[in-house]
Amino acid sequence: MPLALTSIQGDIGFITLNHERKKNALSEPLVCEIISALAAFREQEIRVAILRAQTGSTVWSAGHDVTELPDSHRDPLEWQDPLRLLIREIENFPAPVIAMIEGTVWGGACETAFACDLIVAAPNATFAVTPAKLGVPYNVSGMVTFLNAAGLRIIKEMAFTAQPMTAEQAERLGMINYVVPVDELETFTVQLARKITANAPLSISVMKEQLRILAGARPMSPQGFERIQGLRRAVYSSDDYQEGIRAFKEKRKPVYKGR
Ligand code: KFV
Repeated sequence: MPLALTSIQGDIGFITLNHERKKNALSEPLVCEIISALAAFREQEIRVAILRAQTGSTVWSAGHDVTELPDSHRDPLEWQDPLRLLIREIENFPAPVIAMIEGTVWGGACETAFACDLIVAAPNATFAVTPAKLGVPYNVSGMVTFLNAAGLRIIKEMAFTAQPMTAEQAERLGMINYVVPVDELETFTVQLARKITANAPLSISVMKEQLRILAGARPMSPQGFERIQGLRRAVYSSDDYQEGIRAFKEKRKPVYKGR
């Protein structure tokens, strides 16, 4: 069974996450299917892609597949990590990608939603930035995705507490575009997509690319980058990182010691 289903309505393409048993955790096979779907949409000159879960989902996506994270001593979010590939594919897709969200959104899935160009959510949607729950040192470009989604203080609260934020609160803070009743979610999202497809695709595509480059333009010295990488390395080589991953697999609460 495909882990991601695709369908097309005119020039709007849908990608539906379809791994309910694993709560749409972003495993390498699922990410590969999403990336293939986006590649096919490029060929078909799709003008808006909508990334969604199945109707009625309580979890939009549980985030990175934790069982695929390295146990220790390796960067869990290195350049070729499936989550990193997915984020870049969404950002580089030449037309807008709308995240249509029903249910809870966790960790890497939260970054995936924020990497989308627009977000429309049902009232039951929540958003959680979870690295600190698992002891993961998030990567630099991933932090930029979060930083571009909301004010610094809000992102700090989300990252430090790892607590889910409601759709209503996320809308109030400008992190998502709309909250709409669940039974209107699809119609509303398609109407929004149609407003985009009525306009000039080349103009939209170049504005998306400009905004990607501008939003990612963060001055950082080589020394600053190396410092961050060194700090991250100490975290993914720590006992706490191993404990976080182990505790998830053993379905228990982690006990962190700060080393
Ligand atoms: N990775 C791998 N497997 C996962 C998973 C994940 N992120 N989330 C859920 N699963 C598996 C889970 O182990 C179980 O497998 C099945 O999906 C159903 O989950 O073989 P099993 O035991 O059947 P349940 O039973 O936990 O479902 P439910 O009780 O409905 O709870 C749903 C939910 C989403 C609240 C719970 O599964 C959960 O807390 N999942 C983890 C959410 C999370 O912390 N995600 C962050 C992942 S780390 C990440 O994205 C990054 C990069 N980061 O830095 O934080």
